[in-house]
Amino acid sequence: MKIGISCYPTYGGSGAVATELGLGLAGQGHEVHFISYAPPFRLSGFQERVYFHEVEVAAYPLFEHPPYALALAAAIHETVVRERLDVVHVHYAIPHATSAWIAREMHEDGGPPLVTTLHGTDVTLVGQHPSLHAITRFSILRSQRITAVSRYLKRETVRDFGVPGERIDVVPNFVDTERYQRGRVPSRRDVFAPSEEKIVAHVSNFRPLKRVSEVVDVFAGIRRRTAAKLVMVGDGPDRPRADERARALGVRGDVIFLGKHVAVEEILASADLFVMASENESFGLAALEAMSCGAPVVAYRAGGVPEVVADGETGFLAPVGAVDEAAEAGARLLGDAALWKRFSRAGRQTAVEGFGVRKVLPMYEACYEAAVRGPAP
Ligand code: GMT
Repeated sequence: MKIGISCYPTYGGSGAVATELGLGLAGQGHEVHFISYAPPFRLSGFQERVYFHEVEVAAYPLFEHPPYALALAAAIHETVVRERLDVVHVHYAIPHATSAWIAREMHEDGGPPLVTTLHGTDVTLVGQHPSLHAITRFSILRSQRITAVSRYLKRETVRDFGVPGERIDVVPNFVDTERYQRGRVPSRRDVFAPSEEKIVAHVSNFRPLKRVSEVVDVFAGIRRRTAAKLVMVGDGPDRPRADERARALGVRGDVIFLGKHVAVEEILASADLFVMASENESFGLAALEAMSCGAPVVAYRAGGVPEVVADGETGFLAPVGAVDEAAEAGARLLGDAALWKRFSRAGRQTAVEGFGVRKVLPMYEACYEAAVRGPAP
C-alpha cells in the first residue's frame, strides 16, 4: 500500500509512534510518505520506501499566525494526487484530522480514506478547550477509521465527544523490542553512576502534566534509602522547576539533566528503574520502552497507565500525588535483587508479547485494509 502519515515532528509520543509505525510499515514492503513541517524527530538515516514531504507555510505580513492547518491540507492533497496514496493516516487529531478532511473534500471523488489515531491530550486536554471541542469532534467523526491508543482513551472519547464506541478501535502503542533491550548497546552505567549507584530514569517533554518536580521528589525519597542517580531525558517548560526542586531537596548533584535525546533506548538499557509522575497519561509510551529494556516502572495510577504497567508485577502504581508511596516502592525494588529480577523479566515479557511491533503493526494494516474496502454494502 501507499500510505501517507501526518504527525507532529517534535519530541513526543505521538510523533514517535507515527514514525516507528511508518518505518515498520516500510520494512513490510509498504511505501510510506511522511507529511509535516519538519522531519519527525525519530526519522533519521535512509530507509527504502520512506519519503518525507515538507509542508511549506506561506509567510505574509498580514499573517500574525501563518495558517499551518491549511498548508498541511494542501500538502496532503498534493501528496495524495502525486503519489497516488491509498490511505492517509494522521496522528493526533488537532489539526491533522481537520487538515486531512479538507484535503479529502478537495477531491471530486472523495480521495483515499482517512484514518485518525487519537493519542491523548488531543482528546483529554487540547480538544476539551471550548474553542476546539466542536471542530475536534467533527474531524474525528469525519475520519473513515478511528483508533485510540488505550481503552481508557477510547472511553474518554466516547464520553466527552459523543463518538460511538463501535467506531473506535483500540490499537495500543508498541515498541521495537529488538532495539529496546538490555545488552544491545554498551552499558552507560559507568558514565551515569561511577560509584555503582542505582540508575533511575525519566523521559518526557517536561510539560506541567508530567509533574517532573514530583519525579525529583520521588527520586529524593529513593535517594534517602539507597545510593542512586536520576537521569532526566527530555526538555520542556518545567525543566527549571525540576532543577530548582533538586537543589531545594539537596540532591542536585545526583540528578543529570541530559536534555532531548533521540536514541533513548541507549539510556534506558542502563536504567534500573523508570519513574513517571504524570497526573494523566493515555498510555505512557516511555514506560513501555523502559519495560522493554528490563527496567521496572514506578508511576501514578492515572489514565491508561494501568493498561501498560501491571501493578505488583512489572512495576508499582501509586495514587496521583502519593510521592512517599512511590518513593518507598522504588526503593523496595532497587533494594531487593530477587524482586527486581522478577519485575524486570515480567516487564520485558509484557513488552515482547503484548506490545511488540510484530503484534501491533498488523492491527494497523488491517485497519487500512478495512478503510480502503469501505463500509459493508
Ligand atoms: O502530551 C503528551 O504527553 C505528548 C503526547 C504526544 O502526542 O506526543 O503523548 C500522548 O501520546 C503518546 C503516544 O500515544 C502516549 O504514550 C502518551 O501517554 C500521551 N500523553 C498523554 O496522554 C498526556
